[in-house]
Amino acid sequence: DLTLLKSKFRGSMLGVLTGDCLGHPYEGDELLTSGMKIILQKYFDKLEGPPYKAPAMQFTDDSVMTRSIAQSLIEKRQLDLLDIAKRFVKSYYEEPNRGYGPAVMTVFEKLRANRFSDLFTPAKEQFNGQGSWGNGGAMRITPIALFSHQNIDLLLEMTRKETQLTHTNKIGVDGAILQAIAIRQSLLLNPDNELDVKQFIDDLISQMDTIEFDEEGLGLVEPKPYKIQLSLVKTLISEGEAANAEKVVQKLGTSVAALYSVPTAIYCFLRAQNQIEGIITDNPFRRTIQYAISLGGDTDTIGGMAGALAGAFYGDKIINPAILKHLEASEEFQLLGEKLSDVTLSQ
Ligand code: R7I
Ligand code: MG
Ligand code: MG
Ligand code: MG
Repeated sequence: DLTLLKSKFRGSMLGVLTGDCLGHPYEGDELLTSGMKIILQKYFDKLEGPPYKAPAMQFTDDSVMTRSIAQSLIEKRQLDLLDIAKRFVKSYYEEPNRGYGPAVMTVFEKLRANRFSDLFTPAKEQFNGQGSWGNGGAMRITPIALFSHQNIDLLLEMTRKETQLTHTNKIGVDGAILQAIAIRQSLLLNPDNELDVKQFIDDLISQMDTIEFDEEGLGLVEPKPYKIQLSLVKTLISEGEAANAEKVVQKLGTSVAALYSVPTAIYCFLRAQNQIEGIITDNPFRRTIQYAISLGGDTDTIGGMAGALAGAFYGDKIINPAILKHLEASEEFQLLGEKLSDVTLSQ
């Protein structure tokens, strides 16, 4: 169904933007207190209510970099790393105060200094050569997951290469891969059928089992950290409402580390398939993002990644247009989703 698929492309792009814009005022906060959760509930109610004039909610680096990748794929119709790197650097220097990760800015400075003659060394040099394990690769991967969803090998290859422009630590790369695979799975499911949550997690676990392999071939038993986190996701989901927010944050984390934010975002999306105490809405897209924000920590990024999954599953019709009206660049992101679907489907 082409109409549905196109709606899912737009929904996923808008999901990143919505989670980012609504989440970033809370970025760095602790798990929200019950009082703050009530304020958050009222704030979402107000956004969905009758139109009112207010400054647009601003997006951050998550959306800026997502936009760069989408624009590049639309224009080049393939992965063009030089073009993406140039767009990252250009938009960083145009608007350096969009909340970028503190270390990744060094990569942009070095790319500009070497005039893009060496695309990968700056990222490799991060953190004394071990590379960043931040969630910056995962937060921006949506357009690549959408573009390559028909071919999982292409998805893995594109995700690896593009992430390594800024993040070369295996944890950083595998986090982007996990998010990309989860977006693909959401995209391929029919939202008219109840989501088989257990199957969704099992599919991710079996993918990560092969991805988190013993790279050096030393025969070491690798810890497979994402597989471990995903099994925690599965346990928490099976506990239903008994898994309270404190426990979720304690087990899964809400930090800028990819390992402690990508599985969290997946959990938020899956948990929001059902009602959640204190979040009063019939809309599972809103529920996903509101729940992600309520956990505190890296709220713009976890909200955006969870939003990307919800949007890829339900399509953009699920998103209340009144919310979109309050977001900076929602029309632009809708159009990027639309154009990206055209390019992808004409391949
Ligand atoms: O990953 P990155 O792009 O940051 C994304 C986050 C999101 O929350 C955005 O919304 C934005 O706010 O930033 O940027 P990096 O600077 O590469 O990584 C983020 C942070 O993770 C770093 O600044 C470090 O604090 C931490 N970090 C590490 N710390 C020690 N050793 C990442 N890798 C390492 C490491 O190897
Ligand atoms: Mg951000
Ligand atoms: Mg930040
Ligand atoms: Mg963030």
